[in-house]
Amino acid sequence: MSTSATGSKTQNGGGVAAPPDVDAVVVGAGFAGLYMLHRLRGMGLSVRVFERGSGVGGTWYWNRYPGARCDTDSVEYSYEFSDELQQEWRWTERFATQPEILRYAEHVADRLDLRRDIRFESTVTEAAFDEAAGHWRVATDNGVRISATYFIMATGCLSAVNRPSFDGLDRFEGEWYHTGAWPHEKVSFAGKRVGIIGTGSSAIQSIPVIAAEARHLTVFQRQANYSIPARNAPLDAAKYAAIREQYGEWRRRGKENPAGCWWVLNPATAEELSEEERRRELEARWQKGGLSMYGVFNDVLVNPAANDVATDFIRSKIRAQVHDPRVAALLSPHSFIGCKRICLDTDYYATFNRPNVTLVDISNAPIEEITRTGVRTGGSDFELDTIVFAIGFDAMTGPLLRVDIRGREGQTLKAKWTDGPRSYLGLAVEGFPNLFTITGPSSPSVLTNMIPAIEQHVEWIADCIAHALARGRPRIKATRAAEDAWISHHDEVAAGTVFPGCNSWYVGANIPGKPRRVTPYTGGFPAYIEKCEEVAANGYEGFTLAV
Ligand code: N01
Repeated sequence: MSTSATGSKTQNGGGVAAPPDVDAVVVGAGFAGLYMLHRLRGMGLSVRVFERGSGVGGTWYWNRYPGARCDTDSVEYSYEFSDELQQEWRWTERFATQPEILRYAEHVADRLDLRRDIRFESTVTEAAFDEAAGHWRVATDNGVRISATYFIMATGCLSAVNRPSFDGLDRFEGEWYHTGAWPHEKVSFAGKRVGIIGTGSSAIQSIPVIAAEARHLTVFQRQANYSIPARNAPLDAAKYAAIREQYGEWRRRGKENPAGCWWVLNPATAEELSEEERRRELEARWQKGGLSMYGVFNDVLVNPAANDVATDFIRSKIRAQVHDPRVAALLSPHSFIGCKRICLDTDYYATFNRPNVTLVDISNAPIEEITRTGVRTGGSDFELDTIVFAIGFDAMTGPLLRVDIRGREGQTLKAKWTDGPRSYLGLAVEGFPNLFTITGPSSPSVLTNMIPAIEQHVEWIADCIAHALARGRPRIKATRAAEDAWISHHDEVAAGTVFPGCNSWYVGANIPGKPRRVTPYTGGFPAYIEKCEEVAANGYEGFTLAV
């Protein structure tokens, strides 16, 4: 097989090396992989995509737990690269359900005829850069061996589940599930005593749904989270039509928002507002629902005093919803808001007023073990028929490090990242030529609306490859100096925010032994886009090109 357009000129020990099998291997067929395939194909390159699941959709293929929805408004959560695509697709609700988002991914795959280059149920296990040939040699768990000039990880940020490692789980006689790897069939909770471990976004969405069906639901909470009402509703047809007419303008505005979203960032700091004005601003965003609380004051994520104003307000809202003051107190976080992902809910707090729901505080008494019949914590046994692990992900680095990636001189990515990830712009890693990571560590990624973040990366990577190919020098390497400078800027910006101050998955605190560092770029999407554009305009500053 020799279809590549990129590799025929490489030298190997004096001879001419065989061209690679394809120009690019892309790992993952979620929104990143789908668009990367489409874009590279459009450049005339041959591409092979490998996908672990049996269908497209990535995150939205796996996360089928009860109540799963996106927390970005559906009208914003779609590709903008094709006006045809954004005009023909119709969302039905303010926040789309997982099945609807999956249908959208499938629609895109069909519409752009992407499936013929995707190999499903194929997990990439190894990828090594062959220095002499200038190719990546990639292996999958089902025996495929393939070489490619470019190796692109489109594996997402939240695709490596945090596997439950509780003692005794193998002895549990009931059923158990992980929210991030949910079965395709409906799971019935009717008549069951269900326990859910975790109170992050996945749990906060599923708890009200499970509670409505189960005989009893016990919620095991380690840290409480701030949750804002989603205020989900069917989309208003007239408003939606008006948005579609002005899609370009809305998308442009999104690029000016620190999170790549359409909510409005308050230009004022908390201190610049009177108490009455602050209260009005907080109340308006609470009533509107969604994630606009991130922009309630200009300094809410960088100034602890401003943050306190917002958290006092939200705690008062929790107290107003939860009848039992002891339970309300347990559900009230005391951390900064935003340093852990803000959650959106439909009736989350009110669910704790139901007689069939119990909250168990495990902040000082970790789960000791899973017994044959349930969960043991704090010396008490909780009898359960079903356990739901809503314990999240080995975020951002997990999906990259579970592939054995070896760069120059056999260096592994795992070894390079022993003390935490190092990357140039979250796009490329020094020592790993022709490897690109879409929404990788030290890019804004999970702090933004993911689809615009993905599109920006895919387009930047495609342009970078086109630049290298046009010069007949396909080998692209990030320099050590550029990587060091980016990481030191990244760390400096993060140090001025609330992010280091919480035990969140943003800093890796949820995974025992994971090096602690703020992983996404906290400087905002506009500043990041500007930096990427500047790098490209300066001839891909910080990269070297070679034959
Ligand atoms: O995972 P999480 P998630 N013993 O890591 C607890 C996105 N998302 O799947 O906080 C006991 O947030 C853990 O406790 P603690 C979104 O970006 C989006 O809910 O670490 N408890 C925490 O309560 C989100 O942030 C959407 O102390 C343990 C929970 O499990 C991200 O995905 C929907 C434990 C994990 O919460 C991840 O969300 C869903 C242990 N050993 C997800 N280990 C939407 O778009 C962990 N926990 C709406």
